[in-house]
Amino acid sequence: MKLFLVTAFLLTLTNAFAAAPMVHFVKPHDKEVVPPTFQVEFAVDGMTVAKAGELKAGTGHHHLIIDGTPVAKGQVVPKDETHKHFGDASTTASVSLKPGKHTLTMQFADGAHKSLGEEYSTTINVEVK
Ligand SMILES: [Cu+2]
Repeated sequence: MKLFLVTAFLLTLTNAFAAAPMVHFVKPHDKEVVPPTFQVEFAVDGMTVAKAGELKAGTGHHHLIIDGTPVAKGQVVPKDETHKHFGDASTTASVSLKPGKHTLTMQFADGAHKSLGEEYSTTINVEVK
């Protein structure tokens, strides 16, 4: 009986972790050497990618921040040359960067472009050659 309870508890824990939302780059990989124009692919677990404009719980869209930092939770992601929005719900993009080392930060935000915080972001390093 005790063993059964422990097993049930551990299964519950495992499910809780599996359900936790996560974002990551499908490509490129961290520390990858890429050409001046390359493809980026985003992924999010536990959330649905939707077009900007509709505020629906559990949905949002990707943002790519070049050589920057994640956007604090609740703040609107800026829109400029280094903060690209994918409000059309796309999960891939063609990115062109100058040669050298860069960081790529992916930030997930809601339909009003409000950041879901650092836990919904990830940063990788790439070198453009
Ligand atoms: Cu946005």
